Amino acid sequence: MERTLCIIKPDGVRNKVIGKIVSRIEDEQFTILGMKRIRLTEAMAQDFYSIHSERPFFGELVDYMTSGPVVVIALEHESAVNHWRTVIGATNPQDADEGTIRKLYGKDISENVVHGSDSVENGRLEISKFFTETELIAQR
Ligand code: IDP
Ligand code: MG
Repeated sequence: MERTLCIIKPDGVRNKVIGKIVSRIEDEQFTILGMKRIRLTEAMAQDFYSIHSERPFFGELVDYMTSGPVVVIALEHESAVNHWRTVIGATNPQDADEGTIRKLYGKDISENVVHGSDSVENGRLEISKFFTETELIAQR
């Protein structure tokens, strides 16, 4: 089974769509291995998005990700990475397919409601930043 990390970003928490997103996660047959509501520190956000540290939007991205609490969710599914990326839609909500989470609840390319890991390797790495192995509880 594959794993991926979902983050409900600060705008999603502010706009009260945690329930809608979790409901969608269940409808899409993911297993929730772990879930917590936390607030990222500046250092955590910088580390999480370190791949984008040279991009012009990096400062804005860190400010956004630390602007309020987030919900981190470790997901499991046969094809967790690709399936979650399909369900959330393109980075820019304007380009995202109808019915995707970013299309439904996202504002723009920066405030796009949710995160999804981009590879199996990054999924494991990102989950390990927020959860210990014993916090990840399989279905059976
Ligand atoms: P992804 O979240 O779809 O994987 P990435 O390119 O990895 O997209 O970018 C990470 C996050 O950085 C995006 O989800 C978005 O919040 C933010 N971001 C990406 N591109 C831009 C931009 O051009 N301006 C502002 N924020 C951006
Ligand atoms: Mg990415």
